[in-house]
Amino acid sequence: MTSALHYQPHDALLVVDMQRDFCEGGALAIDGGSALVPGINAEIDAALAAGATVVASRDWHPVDHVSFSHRGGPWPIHCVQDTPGAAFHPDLVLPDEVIRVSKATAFDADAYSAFDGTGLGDYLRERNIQRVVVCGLALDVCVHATVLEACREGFTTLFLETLSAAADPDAIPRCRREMQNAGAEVSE
Ligand code: VGL
Ligand code: ZN
Repeated sequence: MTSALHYQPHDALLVVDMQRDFCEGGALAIDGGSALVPGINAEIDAALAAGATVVASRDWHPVDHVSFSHRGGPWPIHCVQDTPGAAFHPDLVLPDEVIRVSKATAFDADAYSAFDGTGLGDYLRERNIQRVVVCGLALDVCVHATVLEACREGFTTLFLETLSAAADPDAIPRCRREMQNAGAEVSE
């Protein structure tokens, strides 16, 4: 697989939550999750080769996180820190220069966007990043939130829909519309 994009040094590729628990066999499995891996690996390759920044976020919850259903939250137990389900997908190739970002690590709050509580916006600005390219899981949850926040943070934002999969596929048209309304470009 090859990337169709021409990355520049002022670009950042954000790979959102490509973790075992969000892929087939995981605790919060999303249909089509694993199938994204070869294409995302190709994007990571192309971005690094062009001198762009690559960021991989992970959902990284404490045991008893507030988003889990036994605490009244909307989700089954998933992506608990240091458990196998929280690991990046085993076939995802993350060279050393990829920046790892952990999110939703506080007990009492969920954080869907890779920018939320991580300092990622300031980090990207320090590196003079102008455009962010977003893909990964889940399209309708953390990818959606990350794209909207990238727009709010003032980055030119491109969403790679073919390299993303939704927990609820019925939500895709709404998510796409909201991203476009926020100023993002959607690449299908
Ligand atoms: C996510 C549900 C719960 C995601 C995280 O990464 O999209 N979804 N926590
Ligand atoms: Zn979560």
